[in-house]
Amino acid sequence: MLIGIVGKPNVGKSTFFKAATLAEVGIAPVPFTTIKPNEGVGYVRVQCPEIDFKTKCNPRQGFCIDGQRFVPVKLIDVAGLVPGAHTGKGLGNQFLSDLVQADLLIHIVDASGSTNEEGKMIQPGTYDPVKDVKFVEDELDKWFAGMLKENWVKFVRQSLQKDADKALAAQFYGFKITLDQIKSALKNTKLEGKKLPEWTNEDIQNFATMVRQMSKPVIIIANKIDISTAKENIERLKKEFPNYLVIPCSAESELALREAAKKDLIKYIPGDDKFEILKKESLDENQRKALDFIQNKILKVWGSTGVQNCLNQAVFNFLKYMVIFPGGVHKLGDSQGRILPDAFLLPPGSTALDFAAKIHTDFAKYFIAAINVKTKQKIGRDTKLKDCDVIELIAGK
Ligand SMILES: Nc1nc2c(ncn2[C@@H]2O[C@H](COP(=O)(O)OP(=O)(O)OP(=O)(O)O)[C@@H](O)[C@H]2O)c(=O)[nH]1
Ligand SMILES: [Mg+2]
Repeated sequence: MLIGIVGKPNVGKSTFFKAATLAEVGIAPVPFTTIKPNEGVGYVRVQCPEIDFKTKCNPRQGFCIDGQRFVPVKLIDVAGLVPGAHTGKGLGNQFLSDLVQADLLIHIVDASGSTNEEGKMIQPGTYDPVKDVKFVEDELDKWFAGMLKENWVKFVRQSLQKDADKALAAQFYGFKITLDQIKSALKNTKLEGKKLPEWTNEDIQNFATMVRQMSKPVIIIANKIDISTAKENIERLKKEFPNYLVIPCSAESELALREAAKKDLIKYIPGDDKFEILKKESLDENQRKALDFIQNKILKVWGSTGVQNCLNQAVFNFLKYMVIFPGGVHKLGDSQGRILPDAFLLPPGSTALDFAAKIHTDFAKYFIAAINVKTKQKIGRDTKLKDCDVIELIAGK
């Protein structure tokens, strides 16, 4: 699972990335602070089965606080896109190739309207973030079309003997695009019967847009809700884009909370609507004011800072993935005594056999049965798993 973070310069992509990963990355109020991509690990939050089993887990990766388990997902933060990036404006769009493996894109917009088209700081409320949703997607679609247009004549010549769908799938090799998606895209754009040499520029663009939408769906993060002009813009974003998930967010507030929690100044479980001050005497006046602001103006008003909500919504509600824990009916620990040490993210529809294959090819090869550890019921290879299942695998040999 890889989630890409895209958007115009200076909207808070790296701040969001840093808040989610606590990696040391550059953040500054000037466009193009990020040039090379930042890769790191963020987390999705689920209720840990340690609660069902009245035990305490020891995650090998990620962490668990008060029964809330944080399961790793990879994130990548790239440079900012500007209108005309496909013609080389700004840093161009070549760097988008770092996103080919992404399952989903988080598009961060500055909902407060305080960054202009090129990402320069301006008076809050004077730029319309609705425009950003349109141009960024347009640039993404042009990037996909570019993959086809670059060598179109040669590609068509070499593809004459092949099936069009297979040739097109090969052209997007490495983009995490399936042949089924290519077939659906051809159908949806009514190009399935049209021979490749007859495709117009418009056909290529329509097809590329469809493939992009299928393979790199976008959710919108309306960042900078700590600035008062954001509220009205968020209403408009939701109205303009009723089919999109629009998530209000203050990446800066989440970063402040996570950094304070790391220093043990506060207790904060990412995604919560509250935190607890642990060392009041260690906080200076500014820190106290900032925490007060976050509690009253962000958490109380919006329910959370939005960062954790975004990752959870992306992985569970949008991509419909599930977390599966390996375990045993008689033993929840591994050979080193770590309880529920692992958690795996699996795509929707995954079966007991898919889970076995994810753990080890031998488990899938010699699969005999599986047991749902919570219910202690035996399940077959084709049984579909559910989010937060704990599964014991029984394999032969
Ligand atoms: N008020 C407010 N400012 C924020 C928030 N998130 C980020 N910022 C500020 O916005 C500016 C840009 O943040 P970055 O994270 O560097 O933005 P970016 O999108 O990565 O920018 P580029 O790398 O230049 O494309 C910095 O001054 C941040 O402190 C937020 O939630 N609220
Ligand atoms: Mg950046």
